[in-house]
Amino acid sequence: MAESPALSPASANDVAPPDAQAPLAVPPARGAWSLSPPENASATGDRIDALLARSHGFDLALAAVMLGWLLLAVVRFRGARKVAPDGGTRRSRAWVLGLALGVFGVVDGTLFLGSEGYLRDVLWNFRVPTEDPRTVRIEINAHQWSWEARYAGADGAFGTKDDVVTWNDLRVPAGVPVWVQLVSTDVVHGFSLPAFRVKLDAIPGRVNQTWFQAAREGAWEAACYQHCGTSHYRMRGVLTALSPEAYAAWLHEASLKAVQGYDADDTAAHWGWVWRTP
Ligand SMILES: [Cu+2]
Repeated sequence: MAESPALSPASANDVAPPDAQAPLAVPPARGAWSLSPPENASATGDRIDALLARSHGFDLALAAVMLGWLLLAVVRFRGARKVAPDGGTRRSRAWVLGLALGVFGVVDGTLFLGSEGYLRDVLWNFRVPTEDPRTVRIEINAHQWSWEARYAGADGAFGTKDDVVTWNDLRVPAGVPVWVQLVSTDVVHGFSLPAFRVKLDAIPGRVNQTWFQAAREGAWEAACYQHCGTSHYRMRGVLTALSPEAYAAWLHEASLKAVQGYDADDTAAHWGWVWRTP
């Protein structure tokens, strides 16, 4: 990474209006004309990419077989005499049925067996990294049209004076699991970290959770993937992965500032929940 981000963000605990628009510091890696997924910055994102590549390869092979079959039939029977369909013979019907069942078994069987391990391991695996003591916990509150994030300060507990709150500015240490719990204050939003292959619905009245791990230091986009109102397009933030030391220094400083700026009467600032463990 060329330059390391400043350690004292102006945004920490500065109360910004919910629709505050932070300038997006992440330049797009490539234009819109690309079929490849965005850069992978996640420690496990390659598994999603591999699954996508495999599915696409499978789809391509399937399309090639079907188109080839079609082409062959057109060429082979181009000059054939027109006949009225008669439903075929017993033998031909058995052939068609057998072929259909065979194709179904091979195609769907391969898909099922090929993805079963993946489904169990990744898609149906809602385990969060509770056992790792380094795990960073972040509560995220979606607004029309901003991301508000809350970090437990030095005391490790949410809902206390030293909580650090940022707007459209997520900071995490690289190489460490990050456990996110997510809600929304108004409508359904979609929390998305494209470079981390993370997508999670933010739903009012419900805490959803996910986790990811940054493979290296850097800055990437945090976006809303669900149309959530007129300014949906502005709902963007930056996720910055710092070295664990820089992250700890930032959190320490921001936490001290939070204690100084704490206002017991500012009820809007006191959202958050007791961290939910599974
Ligand atoms: Cu949104």
